[in-house]
Amino acid sequence: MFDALFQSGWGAYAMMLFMLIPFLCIFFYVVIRKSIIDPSPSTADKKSFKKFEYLWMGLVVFVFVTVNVASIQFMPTVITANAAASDENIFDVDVSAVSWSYDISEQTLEVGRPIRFSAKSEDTMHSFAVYHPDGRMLFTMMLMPKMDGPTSLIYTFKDPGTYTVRCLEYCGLSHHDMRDELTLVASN
Ligand SMILES: [Cu+2]
Repeated sequence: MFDALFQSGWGAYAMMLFMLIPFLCIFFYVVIRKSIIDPSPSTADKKSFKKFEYLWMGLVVFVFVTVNVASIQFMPTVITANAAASDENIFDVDVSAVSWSYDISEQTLEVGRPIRFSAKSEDTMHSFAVYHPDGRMLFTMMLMPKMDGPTSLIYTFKDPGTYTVRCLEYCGLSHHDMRDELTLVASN
């Protein structure tokens, strides 16, 4: 339903307005109140604000910690560490990036099996970003040249289909053409 909005960019604009308007309303309310309606200095009890400040800081810390703790298991590095520690059968894929293409040791992969992508760059800064067929980015790895070993990440695909690989680090003239594909098939 909202596809047209978000494909044209109007959705992002509407979202920005939606988030800014409440702040603008409060801002102008305070400015008008304190400069036109009642410009005299505040007589409010400062102590009562202290309590509210502590409460507010407590809430901010609580939300920050909760969001981080709840989302940590979805971080690619944590998923990789957990997969490496388990005794699941990991399938290894070697990736080599060079301006402006990839050399991927195996491009037809199985759904449901952890895959360890070990990637390196042969010349300059590149990245290895994998996109779901529906357009969502699943993960990206930054590939720096002249590293001792490859950068590794373990990922388990859930859906069969054609996944797109893209470079997300600007690497020169044909950076936009630096893409490849992975085909995910259902496991036997
Ligand atoms: Cu690039």
